[in-house]
Amino acid sequence: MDNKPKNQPGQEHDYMTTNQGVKINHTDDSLKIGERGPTIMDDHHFREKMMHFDHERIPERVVHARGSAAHGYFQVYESMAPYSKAKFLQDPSKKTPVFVRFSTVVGFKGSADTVRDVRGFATKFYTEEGNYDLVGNNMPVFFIQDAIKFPDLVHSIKPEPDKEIPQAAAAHDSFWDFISLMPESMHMIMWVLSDRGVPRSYSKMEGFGVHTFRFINNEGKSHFIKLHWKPLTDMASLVWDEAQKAAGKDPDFNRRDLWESIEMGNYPEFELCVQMIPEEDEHKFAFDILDATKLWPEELVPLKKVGKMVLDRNPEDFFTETEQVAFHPGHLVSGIDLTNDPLLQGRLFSYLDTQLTRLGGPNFAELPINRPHAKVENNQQDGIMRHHNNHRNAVNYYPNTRADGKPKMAPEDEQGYVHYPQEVSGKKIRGRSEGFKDHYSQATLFYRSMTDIEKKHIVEAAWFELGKVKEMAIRERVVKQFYHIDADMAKQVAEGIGVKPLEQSEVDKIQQEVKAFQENLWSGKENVTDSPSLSMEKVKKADSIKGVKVGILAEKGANVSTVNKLKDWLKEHNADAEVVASQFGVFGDELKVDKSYITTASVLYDSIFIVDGKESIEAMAENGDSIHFVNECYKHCKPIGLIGNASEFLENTSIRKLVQANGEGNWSDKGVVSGKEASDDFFSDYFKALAMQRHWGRSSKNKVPA
Ligand code: HDE
Repeated sequence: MDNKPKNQPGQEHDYMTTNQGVKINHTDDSLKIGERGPTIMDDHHFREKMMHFDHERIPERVVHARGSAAHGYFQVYESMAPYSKAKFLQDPSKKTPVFVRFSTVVGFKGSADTVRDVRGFATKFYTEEGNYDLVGNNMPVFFIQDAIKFPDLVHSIKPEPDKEIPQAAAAHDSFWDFISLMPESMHMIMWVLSDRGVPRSYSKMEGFGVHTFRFINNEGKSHFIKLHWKPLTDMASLVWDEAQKAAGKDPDFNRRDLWESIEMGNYPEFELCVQMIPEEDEHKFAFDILDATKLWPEELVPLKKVGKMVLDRNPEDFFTETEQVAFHPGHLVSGIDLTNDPLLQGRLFSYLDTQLTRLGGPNFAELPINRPHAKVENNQQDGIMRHHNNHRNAVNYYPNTRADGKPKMAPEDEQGYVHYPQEVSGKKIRGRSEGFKDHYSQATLFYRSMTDIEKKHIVEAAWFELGKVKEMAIRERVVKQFYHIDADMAKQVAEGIGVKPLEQSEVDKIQQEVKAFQENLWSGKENVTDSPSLSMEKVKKADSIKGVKVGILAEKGANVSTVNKLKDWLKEHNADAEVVASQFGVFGDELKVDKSYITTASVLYDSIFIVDGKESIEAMAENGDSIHFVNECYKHCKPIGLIGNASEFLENTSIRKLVQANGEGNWSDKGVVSGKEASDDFFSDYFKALAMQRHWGRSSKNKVPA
């Protein structure tokens, strides 16, 4: 990929200037009295340059500080008029510009990408009738039910305040102490411990609006809705050992992947889908639709495809776009409205409030990235960094006659925003409805809907997280919570972290209590006990290798035509490769080495491919790095491609016996694909292995070091 920076506006000019536009003649020495004398105040260029530098940083976001973003567009498949009057949801020929920021939640701005965490997925739609923000996450539920607990949640998960440890990690006493006392978090905890917590790529994860919102149509009819983004490729995640190593080998792993795929023309694509429940069915289901710790199983409330989003342009400037963008769940357009979800209600305050500190005042909507494409007209004025001039001379109030009553109020049928006239009554209390007290049904649903390997990953993630907790009482309390979800899982977790599993009589008592509570609460309501759509493995189509990155191992004497064929083939399928060798330049002009072993790692690739060639294979056999690459790739259950005598190289690794050939080029492990040459047959098998992503059959083979 050509890495030369694009010519930005400003770089077209020949001369550097001060911020006042005065051409600069010299910027390498400050103005002094004599060559060895003091710098003097006259040096206005120095003072301006230094003043600006001194104030380059702004406060990072209190959560979601680390993010990466892209521009693109959104288009509906068909008019959504029966459900919503939002203009950007009407016309399939219309492209609405979007800006999407993906993020981790817990880490500071400079933290690593591949930590176990929730990912933010925030979309700003610049619609013709104003900005609409869908500020979502890659998990459909949340830790808490009421926004008033958010500061406690975030304090518990962020680094402990005395030592500021650990960075970007939930694996510490404070977080699990809090969680052990917050049963409402159990469903979300299952998601965080699952493979969803370590996405391979921002373009290979789902996004969710989480809360229940409303669609309102032209007749004023309301549907409760949940919004989802589905990637157009399969989802993909990292394995935990790989994620931790990638955090060191390339802390920008997800950010780089997003940037490079867009530069390559491999545009991330997502489908917007909606689940809808008519107003009158609000109480039909075995979950409270205002509770953000609950999802609506797709098997019960099917998804309707709304349209497609394509991210096709990288930002030009990280700060003025990715950093200064300000999202807010209350940025709504006519046709989309709120509900009484108490988590959502609290967010409506927080997102505006936080920008005052972060972006320095109330005029952040005027920053170019936040500016609506629709015309802005009102009587707001002044404030720090005000740019916008309403051009109304003396008239800055409403109602008025001196400006003919303008700007005037828009009637509802001209898309003036009117809140849904929901009837509300009740006593002023601090409390929650009964339905919110079912903390375990959907945690159980999630765990039991996983495949065996996904369940194993959840248990292992809990071993890691709780294994880092020092206080045994906290570990015990979390395990006890887990017994309310699934006794078998709880027992496995307990055994891995030195907690004594509960006696069967205690387990039975817990399970009976949970069951009795749930049955009593939800009797006669619609529910499911299995939801295959929650499992990334079960929904995998394995029909594409878009976005896959292969590490090609080769040394001097390797068959360059194999490399070229492979690269062309990958490109055809929107995938990518890097040639990895012991040294740069070993192939002279014949082939470019992209990475030396010292500058890369197997964890940064989705597959390793070994090129044929006698001399090359012999050199690799002498190189511990090559051997480690293959062992590690195998250990992480990723495909390995071998051409010609490359198979012989396996003799040197720890995996030879594990993939014993039972016939020529026919390994017992379908993820190890070999061919005499880079033929169509080979590529067809390799495609299948890559599209499967992981070959989990290996994960029990623990003998391989890595
Ligand atoms: Fe946020 N959240 N959040 N959040 N959130 C912020 O706003 C907050 C929640 C989400 O890329 C902050 O501008 C409260 C759920 C994303 O710029 C802050 C509560 C969901 C982003 C804030 C929540 C999210 C944020 C920090 C509990 C998924 C990054 C900086 C009631 C639906 C947006 C900022 C970006 C950012 C508050 C819970 C998603 C402090 C009080 C649930 C994707 O305002």
